[in-house]
Amino acid sequence: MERIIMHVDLDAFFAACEERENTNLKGKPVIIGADPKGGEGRGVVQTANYEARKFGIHSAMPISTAFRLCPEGVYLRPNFELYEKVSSNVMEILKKRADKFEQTGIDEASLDVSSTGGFEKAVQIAKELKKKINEKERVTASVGIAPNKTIAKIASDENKPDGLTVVRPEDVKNFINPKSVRKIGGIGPKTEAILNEMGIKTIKNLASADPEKLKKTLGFMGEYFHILANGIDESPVEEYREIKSFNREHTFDVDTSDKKEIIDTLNILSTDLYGELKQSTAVFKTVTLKIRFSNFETHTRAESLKSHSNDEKMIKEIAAKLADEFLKTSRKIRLVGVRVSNLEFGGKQKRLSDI
Ligand code: TTP
Ligand code: MG
Repeated sequence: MERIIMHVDLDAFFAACEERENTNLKGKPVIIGADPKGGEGRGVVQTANYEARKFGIHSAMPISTAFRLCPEGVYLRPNFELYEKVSSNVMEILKKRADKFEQTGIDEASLDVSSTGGFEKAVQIAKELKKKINEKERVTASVGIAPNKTIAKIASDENKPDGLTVVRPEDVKNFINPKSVRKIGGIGPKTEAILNEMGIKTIKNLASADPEKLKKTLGFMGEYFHILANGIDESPVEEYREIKSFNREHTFDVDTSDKKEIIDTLNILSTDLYGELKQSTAVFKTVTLKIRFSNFETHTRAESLKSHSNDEKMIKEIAAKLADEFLKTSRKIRLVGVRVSNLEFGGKQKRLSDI
């Protein structure tokens, strides 16, 4: 049977959720991220709606730059609880129409829809799903349909927002060849720079590069990227992908060595993290602290418990303990972060006991 994969990615997701909650935002540039504080704010943009993107604002841009580009924009702090709720409702809609379903991010998923028997049918399903998501959850989705996961994801990004792009097997090469290597999942800015050094810019360049050379420079991933660039990706849609960690970070408005301010911030991050953990019925074993000094020197320290825990106090205690060695130095700190990992999900256990 011919493989047909659908990739769904919601448009300007965090901003779209805010717009659906507050119709006053319609038509205005909306930016989700750190507080811009009249242009003095630190931290970054998490996302911006398409109106805001017209000003050149994008994810990961310093919030101060965004404010300079568009001071009249609506700047909002993220409301993760809302985004997680909308996300899980959308995922429920998608799951029902897939032979196999894999959530690949808070606002994206891969669906194996091969059993529909053809690309025409798959397009029909995509249209229905887009309509349903829009009617029920009042956000828009962009969809890519292709013979494999890599191409489907690239296709979903092709006609955003509210896009639907179909790449049939015979069109794969023409579709991907002229695109930047960055379009391939796993190729970030560092790998891109290495490839550019080798004179490889487009997917076509990568597809015709010497795989041995790629392997020498990038290891086994080099070989893998070469295969993907040739339009080949046999990786299946995996029904269950474990969420590996939960993470929160904060950039201080002004670099600080004030122990109380740092510990208070770690406590707030831990409480926030605990909320997400509880909602997803997860328990953790490892707590990791991240500290970034003024000069961007960054350190992480981790501690693992003997058994799983869902204790909020434990996250706070371990984070504070791990921070101690950095606080002693009295050096100015720019950013702190807390991560919990080594997770187990209550849902999984519940299902077992149900049997
Ligand atoms: P994306 O799907 O990458 O972006 P998006 O949905 O905002 O916009 P697009 O229409 O281009 O798909 O990410 C989904 C959400 O993840 C996004 O709404 C906010 C969050 N996010 C961050 O917090 N930081 C980031 O750097 C990125 C890229 C996303
Ligand atoms: Mg998106």
